[in-house]
Amino acid sequence: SEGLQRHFPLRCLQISSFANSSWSRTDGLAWLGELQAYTWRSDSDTIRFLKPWSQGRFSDQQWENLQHIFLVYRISFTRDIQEFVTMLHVDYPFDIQMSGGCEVLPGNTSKSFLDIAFQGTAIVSFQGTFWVPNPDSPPWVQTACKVANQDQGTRETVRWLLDSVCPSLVRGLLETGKSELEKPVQPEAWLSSGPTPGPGRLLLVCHVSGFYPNPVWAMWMRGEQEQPGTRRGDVLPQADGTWYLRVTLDVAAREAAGLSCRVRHSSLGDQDIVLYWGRGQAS
Ligand code: ELG
Repeated sequence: SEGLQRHFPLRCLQISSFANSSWSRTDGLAWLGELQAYTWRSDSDTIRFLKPWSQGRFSDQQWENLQHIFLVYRISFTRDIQEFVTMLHVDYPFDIQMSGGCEVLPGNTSKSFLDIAFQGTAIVSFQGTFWVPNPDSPPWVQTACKVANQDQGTRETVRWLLDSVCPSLVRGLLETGKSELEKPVQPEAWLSSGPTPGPGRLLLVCHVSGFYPNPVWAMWMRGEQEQPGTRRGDVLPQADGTWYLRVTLDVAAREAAGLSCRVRHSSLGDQDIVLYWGRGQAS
């Protein structure tokens, strides 16, 4: 279905650490939407499937070929970077991160991206058929791009991976992984009190755990009134692929009665979870 496809970009991440001229490692991982589907460890020659549907609709032979391309790439990349560093007088140690992938859009179209960061700062992106330095990158990055742009074979391979291989892989994965990608998982919620904010005050904590997919709405309420003092924590990933969130409210202890925490999530339909303060939890 077209509605499904929009929200599931394939994001391939590469993390390379260069300690000195003789030690480096490169690890890879890839996500389809919020679900991790692949890892590729530095010490392994093979990309590992983390889901039963990770192969998508590619044949064993297509995977063999793809894996070979990435194996050659990893060796070449490591060698190229070490050469750049010697040539351009960059200092060890450093990390290079790469983020590339695509999203399939309605109407048989797709959108792709490939960005490179050095020491955590974006420096280069691949645009059209060229490596392009970011406007505020140091001069050595511009030199590195000029050198890289001389390799037409690599530029064509990158374009082909982004425009052809990636979207066709994603189209297959949306079929093979459909049920898991689409299946919402209901959160559990519970209340507790946090460290006391001061004399006569309470920190009310509402925990929301185990939901998929990510967006969730949670608020402290008095009746139908949303409490504007509600503070939302970060949405944290859990090992099983679901998410965790806490929302807190700092109140005068005598005003805590009658407050409730309300949770809305796609898995709940319009049956919001509502938990009332003072019924059950130790305060
Ligand atoms: N090319 C071998 O990061 C991100 C996915 C890229 C996949 C590229 C696959 C192509 C490849 O492996 C390397 O090229 C030779 O062999 C090819 C066939 O296998 C072709 O015949 C090609 O013409 C031939 O030269 C090639 O060595 C490539 O340079 C590997 C690294 C690509 C890369 N470049 C890059 C890195 C570009 C701009 C900036 C940076 C980071 C700069 C940071 C400096 C500290």
